[in-house]
Amino acid sequence: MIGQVCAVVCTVFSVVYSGYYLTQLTRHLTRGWRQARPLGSTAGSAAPLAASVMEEEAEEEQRNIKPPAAVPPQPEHAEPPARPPAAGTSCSSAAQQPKMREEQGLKTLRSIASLGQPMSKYTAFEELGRGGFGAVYKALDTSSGQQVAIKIMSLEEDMSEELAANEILAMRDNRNPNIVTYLDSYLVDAELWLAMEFMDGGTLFDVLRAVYLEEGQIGAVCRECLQGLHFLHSHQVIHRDIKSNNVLVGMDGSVKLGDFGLCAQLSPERSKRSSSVGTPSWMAREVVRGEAYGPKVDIWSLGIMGLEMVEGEAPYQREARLRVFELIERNGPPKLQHPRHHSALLRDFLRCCLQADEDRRWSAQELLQHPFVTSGNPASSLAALIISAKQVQEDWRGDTCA
Ligand code: 3AM
Repeated sequence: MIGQVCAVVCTVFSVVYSGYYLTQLTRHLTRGWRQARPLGSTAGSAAPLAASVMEEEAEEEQRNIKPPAAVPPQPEHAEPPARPPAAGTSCSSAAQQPKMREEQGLKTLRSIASLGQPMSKYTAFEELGRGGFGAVYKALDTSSGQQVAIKIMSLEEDMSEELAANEILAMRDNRNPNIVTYLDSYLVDAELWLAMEFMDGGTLFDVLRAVYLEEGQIGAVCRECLQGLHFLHSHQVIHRDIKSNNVLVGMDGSVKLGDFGLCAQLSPERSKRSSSVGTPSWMAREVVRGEAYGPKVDIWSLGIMGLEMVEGEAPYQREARLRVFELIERNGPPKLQHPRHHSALLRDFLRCCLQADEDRRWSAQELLQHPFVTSGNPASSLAALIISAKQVQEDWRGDTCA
Protein backbone atom coordinates (compact mmCIF):
# COMPACT_ATOMS: atom_id res chain seq x y z
CA MET A 1 0.00 0.00 0.00
CA ILE A 2 2.76 2.42 1.05
CA GLY A 3 4.62 1.43 -2.11
CA GLN A 4 1.57 2.29 -4.27
CA VAL A 5 1.13 5.70 -2.58
CA CYS A 6 4.84 6.43 -3.12
CA ALA A 7 4.55 5.44 -6.79
CA VAL A 8 1.52 7.72 -7.30
CA VAL A 9 3.24 10.65 -5.51
CA CYS A 10 6.40 10.15 -7.60
CA THR A 11 4.40 10.00 -10.86
CA VAL A 12 2.44 13.17 -10.04
CA PHE A 13 5.65 14.95 -9.03
CA SER A 14 7.48 13.95 -12.21
CA VAL A 15 4.55 15.02 -14.46
CA VAL A 16 4.28 18.43 -12.71
CA TYR A 17 8.03 18.94 -12.72
CA SER A 18 8.34 18.01 -16.43
CA GLY A 19 5.63 20.57 -17.27
CA TYR A 20 7.39 23.25 -15.26
CA TYR A 21 10.78 22.36 -16.78
CA LEU A 22 9.44 22.44 -20.37
CA THR A 23 7.76 25.84 -19.79
CA GLN A 24 10.99 27.31 -18.43
CA LEU A 25 13.01 25.79 -21.27
CA THR A 26 10.63 27.25 -23.87
CA ARG A 27 10.85 30.70 -22.28
CA HIS A 28 14.62 30.51 -22.07
CA LEU A 29 15.03 29.44 -25.71
CA THR A 30 12.61 32.08 -27.00
CA ARG A 31 14.43 34.84 -25.11
CA GLY A 32 17.79 33.48 -26.24
CA TRP A 33 16.61 33.47 -29.87
CA ARG A 34 15.46 37.09 -29.65
CA GLN A 35 18.75 38.24 -28.20
CA ALA A 36 20.89 36.18 -30.56
CA ARG A 37 19.63 37.75 -33.76
CA PRO A 38 21.70 36.73 -36.75
CA LEU A 39 24.96 38.59 -37.17
CA GLY A 40 24.76 40.62 -40.32
CA SER A 41 28.10 42.00 -41.32
CA THR A 42 28.52 39.20 -43.82
CA ALA A 43 25.80 37.65 -45.89
CA GLY A 44 26.69 34.16 -44.71
CA SER A 45 26.36 34.92 -41.03
CA ALA A 46 23.04 36.69 -41.55
CA ALA A 47 21.00 33.54 -42.03
CA PRO A 48 18.48 32.87 -39.25
CA LEU A 49 19.17 29.93 -36.96
CA ALA A 50 17.91 26.52 -38.05
CA ALA A 51 14.14 26.48 -38.11
CA SER A 52 12.08 24.72 -35.51
CA VAL A 53 8.42 25.30 -34.77
CA MET A 54 9.30 27.44 -31.76
CA GLU A 55 11.86 29.49 -33.67
CA GLU A 56 9.44 29.99 -36.54
CA GLU A 57 6.92 31.39 -34.09
CA ALA A 58 9.56 33.69 -32.59
CA GLU A 59 10.66 34.71 -36.10
CA GLU A 60 7.06 35.40 -37.10
CA GLU A 61 6.69 37.51 -33.97
CA GLN A 62 9.86 39.44 -34.87
CA ARG A 63 8.61 40.02 -38.41
CA ASN A 64 5.21 41.12 -37.21
CA ILE A 65 6.47 43.71 -34.74
CA LYS A 66 5.33 47.01 -36.15
CA PRO A 67 6.67 50.13 -34.55
CA PRO A 68 4.07 52.07 -32.62
CA ALA A 69 2.50 54.94 -34.48
CA ALA A 70 3.52 58.53 -34.01
CA VAL A 71 1.22 60.79 -32.04
CA PRO A 72 0.21 63.68 -34.31
CA PRO A 73 -0.61 67.12 -32.96
CA GLN A 74 -4.15 67.16 -31.59
CA PRO A 75 -6.38 69.91 -32.97
CA GLU A 76 -7.16 71.41 -29.56
CA HIS A 77 -3.49 71.74 -28.58
CA ALA A 78 -2.16 72.13 -32.06
CA GLU A 79 0.36 74.73 -32.98
CA PRO A 80 0.01 77.06 -35.94
CA PRO A 81 1.28 75.67 -39.25
CA ALA A 82 5.07 75.34 -39.41
CA ARG A 83 5.32 78.18 -41.94
CA PRO A 84 2.91 80.98 -42.81
CA PRO A 85 0.53 79.19 -45.16
CA ALA A 86 -0.44 82.34 -47.00
CA ALA A 87 0.99 85.83 -47.09
CA GLY A 88 -0.46 88.07 -44.42
CA THR A 89 -1.63 85.22 -42.18
CA SER A 90 -0.37 85.57 -38.65
CA CYS A 91 1.66 82.65 -37.34
CA SER A 92 1.05 83.52 -33.75
CA SER A 93 -2.71 83.02 -33.76
CA ALA A 94 -2.63 79.92 -31.57
CA ALA A 95 -6.42 79.97 -31.23
CA GLN A 96 -7.01 79.25 -34.94
CA GLN A 97 -9.90 76.87 -35.55
CA PRO A 98 -9.06 73.43 -36.97
CA LYS A 99 -11.28 74.13 -40.00
CA MET A 100 -9.37 77.32 -40.79
CA ARG A 101 -6.08 75.53 -40.37
CA GLU A 102 -7.24 72.79 -42.76
CA GLU A 103 -8.14 75.40 -45.34
CA GLN A 104 -4.78 77.09 -44.93
CA GLY A 105 -3.05 73.73 -45.29
CA LEU A 106 -4.98 73.09 -48.51
CA LYS A 107 -4.09 76.56 -49.82
CA THR A 108 -0.42 75.84 -49.14
CA LEU A 109 -0.68 72.49 -50.90
CA ARG A 110 -2.33 74.13 -53.94
CA SER A 111 0.50 76.66 -54.10
CA ILE A 112 3.24 73.99 -54.02
CA ALA A 113 1.76 71.04 -55.90
CA SER A 114 2.50 70.65 -59.61
CA LEU A 115 -0.34 70.74 -62.09
CA GLY A 116 -1.11 67.71 -64.23
CA GLN A 117 -1.72 64.04 -63.71
CA PRO A 118 1.03 62.03 -61.99
CA MET A 119 -0.40 58.85 -63.55
CA SER A 120 0.93 59.98 -66.92
CA LYS A 121 4.37 60.84 -65.49
CA TYR A 122 4.94 57.69 -63.41
CA THR A 123 4.35 54.03 -64.23
CA ALA A 124 5.06 50.54 -62.87
CA PHE A 125 3.61 51.20 -59.41
CA GLU A 126 4.53 48.70 -56.72
CA GLU A 127 3.38 49.07 -53.11
CA LEU A 128 6.25 49.37 -50.60
CA GLY A 129 4.26 49.72 -47.40
CA ARG A 130 1.36 51.38 -45.62
CA GLY A 131 1.01 53.69 -42.67
CA GLY A 132 -1.77 55.65 -40.99
CA PHE A 133 -1.31 58.37 -43.67
CA GLY A 134 -1.89 56.06 -46.70
CA ALA A 135 0.65 54.08 -48.72
CA VAL A 136 4.11 54.43 -50.28
CA TYR A 137 4.73 53.06 -53.79
CA LYS A 138 7.82 52.50 -55.88
CA ALA A 139 7.32 53.85 -59.41
CA LEU A 140 9.26 54.71 -62.54
CA ASP A 141 9.54 58.28 -63.78
CA THR A 142 8.81 57.84 -67.50
CA SER A 143 10.73 60.96 -68.54
CA SER A 144 13.97 60.27 -66.65
CA GLY A 145 13.77 56.49 -66.28
CA GLN A 146 14.57 57.06 -62.58
CA GLN A 147 12.97 55.01 -59.80
CA VAL A 148 11.03 57.15 -57.30
CA ALA A 149 9.05 56.59 -54.11
CA ILE A 150 5.55 58.08 -54.07
CA LYS A 151 3.76 58.63 -50.81
CA ILE A 152 0.02 58.98 -51.31
CA MET A 153 -1.64 60.76 -48.40
CA SER A 154 -5.38 60.89 -47.96
CA LEU A 155 -6.53 64.44 -47.19
CA GLU A 156 -9.81 63.32 -45.66
CA GLU A 157 -8.53 62.90 -42.11
CA ASP A 158 -8.47 65.76 -39.57
CA MET A 159 -5.33 67.90 -39.89
CA SER A 160 -4.10 65.86 -42.86
CA GLU A 161 -3.76 68.94 -45.12
CA GLU A 162 -1.61 70.61 -42.51
CA LEU A 163 0.56 67.54 -41.92
CA ALA A 164 1.02 67.02 -45.67
CA ALA A 165 1.92 70.69 -46.21
CA ASN A 166 4.34 70.48 -43.29
CA GLU A 167 6.07 67.45 -44.74
CA ILE A 168 6.38 68.80 -48.27
CA LEU A 169 7.68 72.21 -47.22
CA ALA A 170 10.22 70.69 -44.83
CA MET A 171 11.57 68.31 -47.47
CA ARG A 172 11.51 70.84 -50.28
CA ASP A 173 13.28 73.55 -48.28
CA ASN A 174 15.86 71.38 -46.50
CA ARG A 175 17.98 69.65 -49.11
CA ASN A 176 20.94 67.77 -47.72
CA PRO A 177 22.77 64.50 -48.51
CA ASN A 178 21.38 63.03 -45.26
CA ILE A 179 17.75 64.00 -45.94
CA VAL A 180 15.53 62.13 -48.42
CA THR A 181 15.23 64.35 -51.50
CA TYR A 182 11.86 65.85 -52.40
CA LEU A 183 11.10 65.55 -56.11
CA ASP A 184 7.56 66.68 -56.80
CA SER A 185 4.01 66.72 -55.46
CA TYR A 186 0.51 66.58 -56.93
CA LEU A 187 -2.99 67.15 -55.62
CA VAL A 188 -5.20 64.38 -57.00
CA ASP A 189 -8.83 64.68 -55.81
CA ALA A 190 -8.67 64.20 -52.03
CA GLU A 191 -5.09 62.87 -52.07
CA LEU A 192 -1.66 64.34 -52.02
CA TRP A 193 1.03 62.52 -53.98
CA LEU A 194 4.54 63.20 -52.75
CA ALA A 195 7.30 61.99 -55.09
CA MET A 196 10.72 61.57 -53.47
CA GLU A 197 14.03 59.85 -53.92
CA PHE A 198 13.67 56.06 -53.81
CA MET A 199 15.81 54.50 -51.05
CA ASP A 200 16.42 50.94 -52.19
CA GLY A 201 17.47 49.60 -48.76
CA GLY A 202 14.14 50.48 -47.06
CA THR A 203 14.05 51.65 -43.46
CA LEU A 204 16.65 51.21 -40.73
CA PHE A 205 13.84 49.50 -38.78
CA ASP A 206 13.70 46.76 -41.43
CA VAL A 207 17.50 46.41 -41.34
CA LEU A 208 17.46 46.01 -37.55
CA ARG A 209 14.81 43.26 -37.81
CA ALA A 210 17.09 41.29 -40.12
CA VAL A 211 20.70 41.78 -39.01
CA TYR A 212 22.86 42.66 -36.05
CA LEU A 213 24.86 45.91 -36.12
CA GLU A 214 28.39 46.13 -34.77
CA GLU A 215 29.44 49.24 -32.84
CA GLY A 216 31.39 50.70 -35.79
CA GLN A 217 28.25 50.41 -37.93
CA ILE A 218 26.07 51.97 -35.21
CA GLY A 219 28.60 54.84 -35.07
CA ALA A 220 28.29 55.26 -38.85
CA VAL A 221 24.47 55.38 -38.75
CA CYS A 222 24.59 57.87 -35.85
CA ARG A 223 27.06 60.11 -37.70
CA GLU A 224 24.93 60.18 -40.88
CA CYS A 225 21.77 60.96 -38.88
CA LEU A 226 23.58 63.60 -36.83
CA GLN A 227 24.76 65.31 -40.05
CA GLY A 228 21.12 65.47 -41.17
CA LEU A 229 20.00 66.69 -37.73
CA HIS A 230 22.76 69.30 -37.50
CA PHE A 231 21.61 70.64 -40.87
CA LEU A 232 17.94 70.72 -39.79
CA HIS A 233 18.69 72.27 -36.39
CA SER A 234 20.90 74.96 -37.91
CA HIS A 235 17.88 75.83 -40.08
CA GLN A 236 15.68 75.90 -36.94
CA VAL A 237 13.76 72.76 -37.88
CA ILE A 238 12.94 70.08 -35.29
CA HIS A 239 12.11 66.69 -36.82
CA ARG A 240 10.17 65.45 -33.73
CA ASP A 241 9.83 61.84 -34.87
CA ILE A 242 13.35 60.40 -35.09
CA LYS A 243 13.19 56.59 -34.87
CA SER A 244 14.50 53.70 -36.92
CA ASN A 245 11.47 53.50 -39.16
CA ASN A 246 11.88 57.14 -40.20
CA VAL A 247 15.50 56.61 -41.26
CA LEU A 248 15.89 55.33 -44.83
CA VAL A 249 18.91 53.51 -46.18
CA GLY A 250 20.35 52.84 -49.62
CA MET A 251 22.18 49.76 -50.92
CA ASP A 252 25.21 52.04 -51.37
CA GLY A 253 25.32 52.58 -47.59
CA SER A 254 23.59 55.97 -47.62
CA VAL A 255 21.53 56.88 -44.53
CA LYS A 256 18.88 59.62 -44.73
CA LEU A 257 16.21 61.13 -42.53
CA GLY A 258 12.67 60.86 -43.86
CA ASP A 259 9.05 61.41 -42.81
CA PHE A 260 8.79 65.07 -41.93
CA GLY A 261 5.05 65.10 -41.18
CA LEU A 262 5.56 66.12 -37.54
CA CYS A 263 8.45 68.54 -37.92
CA ALA A 264 8.30 72.09 -36.56
CA GLN A 265 9.88 75.23 -37.96
CA LEU A 266 11.18 77.53 -35.22
CA SER A 267 11.60 81.25 -35.66
CA PRO A 268 13.18 84.09 -33.66
CA GLU A 269 9.68 84.88 -32.33
CA ARG A 270 8.95 81.26 -31.56
CA SER A 271 12.14 79.46 -30.56
CA LYS A 272 10.42 76.72 -28.53
CA ARG A 273 7.49 74.37 -28.97
CA SER A 274 5.35 72.60 -26.39
CA SER A 275 2.97 70.24 -28.27
CA SER A 276 3.26 66.67 -27.10
CA VAL A 277 3.96 65.04 -30.49
CA GLY A 278 6.15 62.15 -31.56
CA THR A 279 6.18 58.40 -30.90
CA PRO A 280 5.86 57.64 -27.16
CA SER A 281 8.95 55.47 -26.54
CA TRP A 282 11.17 57.96 -28.41
CA MET A 283 9.80 61.11 -26.76
CA ALA A 284 12.00 63.18 -24.46
CA ARG A 285 10.70 63.91 -20.97
CA GLU A 286 10.09 67.58 -21.78
CA VAL A 287 7.86 66.55 -24.73
CA VAL A 288 5.94 64.04 -22.60
CA ARG A 289 5.39 66.73 -19.97
CA GLY A 290 4.24 69.30 -22.51
CA GLU A 291 7.03 71.68 -21.44
CA ALA A 292 8.72 74.14 -23.79
CA TYR A 293 11.31 72.31 -25.89
CA GLY A 294 13.79 72.89 -28.69
CA PRO A 295 15.81 70.85 -31.23
CA LYS A 296 17.47 68.73 -28.55
CA VAL A 297 14.35 66.55 -28.34
CA ASP A 298 15.66 64.98 -31.58
CA ILE A 299 18.93 64.14 -29.79
CA TRP A 300 17.03 62.26 -27.08
CA SER A 301 15.16 60.33 -29.80
CA LEU A 302 18.48 59.58 -31.52
CA GLY A 303 19.74 58.15 -28.22
CA ILE A 304 16.66 55.91 -28.06
CA MET A 305 17.36 54.91 -31.67
CA GLY A 306 20.90 54.06 -30.53
CA LEU A 307 19.33 51.69 -27.98
CA GLU A 308 17.18 50.24 -30.77
CA MET A 309 20.35 49.53 -32.76
CA VAL A 310 22.03 47.88 -29.76
CA GLU A 311 19.12 45.99 -28.19
CA GLY A 312 16.90 45.38 -31.24
CA GLU A 313 14.01 47.52 -30.03
CA ALA A 314 13.31 50.71 -28.12
CA PRO A 315 12.70 50.61 -24.36
CA TYR A 316 9.00 50.23 -23.48
CA GLN A 317 8.18 49.84 -27.20
CA ARG A 318 5.53 47.20 -26.50
CA GLU A 319 3.84 49.14 -23.68
CA ALA A 320 0.65 51.16 -24.07
CA ARG A 321 1.14 54.87 -24.68
CA LEU A 322 0.16 56.12 -21.21
CA ARG A 323 2.22 53.43 -19.55
CA VAL A 324 5.26 54.55 -21.62
CA PHE A 325 4.79 58.12 -20.40
CA GLU A 326 4.54 56.86 -16.84
CA LEU A 327 7.72 54.79 -17.22
CA ILE A 328 9.71 57.63 -18.82
CA GLU A 329 8.63 59.91 -15.98
CA ARG A 330 9.33 57.39 -13.25
CA ASN A 331 12.54 55.73 -14.48
CA GLY A 332 14.41 58.64 -16.06
CA PRO A 333 16.82 57.93 -18.94
CA PRO A 334 16.58 54.31 -20.11
CA LYS A 335 19.72 52.22 -19.76
CA LEU A 336 21.46 49.46 -21.68
CA GLN A 337 20.37 45.99 -20.54
CA HIS A 338 23.96 44.71 -20.39
CA PRO A 339 26.24 47.78 -20.19
CA ARG A 340 29.37 45.67 -19.75
CA HIS A 341 28.82 44.04 -23.13
CA HIS A 342 29.48 47.37 -24.83
CA SER A 343 32.40 49.75 -25.17
CA ALA A 344 32.91 52.76 -22.91
CA LEU A 345 32.64 54.99 -26.01
CA LEU A 346 29.19 53.67 -26.93
CA ARG A 347 27.99 54.00 -23.34
CA ASP A 348 29.28 57.56 -23.12
CA PHE A 349 27.69 58.50 -26.46
CA LEU A 350 24.29 57.23 -25.27
CA ARG A 351 24.73 59.02 -21.95
CA CYS A 352 25.38 62.32 -23.79
CA CYS A 353 22.20 61.84 -25.89
CA LEU A 354 19.99 60.62 -23.05
CA GLN A 355 20.46 63.43 -20.56
CA ALA A 356 17.10 64.20 -18.95
CA ASP A 357 18.19 67.83 -18.52
CA GLU A 358 18.05 69.45 -21.97
CA ASP A 359 20.89 71.83 -21.07
CA ARG A 360 23.21 68.92 -20.30
CA ARG A 361 22.21 66.98 -23.40
CA TRP A 362 24.72 67.44 -26.22
CA SER A 363 23.77 69.18 -29.46
CA ALA A 364 24.06 67.54 -32.90
CA GLN A 365 27.14 69.64 -33.61
CA GLU A 366 28.82 68.55 -30.36
CA LEU A 367 27.93 64.89 -30.89
CA LEU A 368 29.50 64.97 -34.35
CA GLN A 369 32.81 65.44 -32.47
CA HIS A 370 32.16 62.59 -30.02
CA PRO A 371 34.83 59.85 -30.40
CA PHE A 372 32.16 57.16 -30.77
CA VAL A 373 30.92 59.02 -33.86
CA THR A 374 34.28 60.09 -35.27
CA SER A 375 35.60 56.53 -34.92
CA GLY A 376 32.51 55.00 -36.61
CA ASN A 377 32.95 53.10 -39.88
CA PRO A 378 32.66 54.97 -43.19
CA ALA A 379 29.06 55.07 -44.46
CA SER A 380 30.03 53.11 -47.59
CA SER A 381 30.90 50.14 -45.37
CA LEU A 382 27.18 49.89 -44.45
CA ALA A 383 26.45 48.76 -48.02
CA ALA A 384 27.33 45.10 -47.29
CA LEU A 385 25.17 45.15 -44.16
CA ILE A 386 22.15 46.61 -45.98
CA ILE A 387 22.51 44.15 -48.87
CA SER A 388 22.66 41.29 -46.40
CA ALA A 389 19.56 42.60 -44.55
CA LYS A 390 17.72 42.70 -47.91
CA GLN A 391 18.77 39.11 -48.53
CA VAL A 392 17.39 38.00 -45.15
CA GLN A 393 14.10 39.84 -45.88
CA GLU A 394 13.91 38.14 -49.31
CA ASP A 395 14.47 34.75 -47.64
CA TRP A 396 11.65 35.49 -45.16
CA ARG A 397 9.38 36.45 -48.01
CA GLY A 398 10.32 33.24 -49.84
CA ASP A 399 9.55 31.20 -46.69
CA THR A 400 6.17 32.92 -46.35
CA CYS A 401 5.26 32.30 -49.99
CA ALA A 402 6.44 28.67 -49.99
O1 3AM B 1 6.52 49.24 -44.37
P1 3AM B 1 7.97 49.07 -44.70
O2 3AM B 1 8.88 49.37 -43.58
O3 3AM B 1 8.31 47.81 -45.43
O4 3AM B 1 10.46 51.50 -46.29
C1 3AM B 1 9.33 52.31 -46.12
C2 3AM B 1 8.18 51.56 -45.51
O5 3AM B 1 8.29 50.21 -45.80
C3 3AM B 1 8.81 52.73 -47.47
O6 3AM B 1 7.42 52.84 -47.34
C4 3AM B 1 6.96 52.07 -46.27
C5 3AM B 1 6.01 52.90 -45.41
O7 3AM B 1 6.69 54.00 -44.89
N1 3AM B 1 9.36 54.01 -47.89
C6 3AM B 1 8.99 55.23 -47.42
N2 3AM B 1 9.71 56.18 -48.06
C7 3AM B 1 10.53 55.54 -48.93
C8 3AM B 1 11.53 55.99 -49.86
N3 3AM B 1 11.79 57.28 -50.01
C9 3AM B 1 10.30 54.16 -48.82
N4 3AM B 1 10.98 53.25 -49.53
C10 3AM B 1 11.91 53.74 -50.39
N5 3AM B 1 12.18 55.06 -50.55
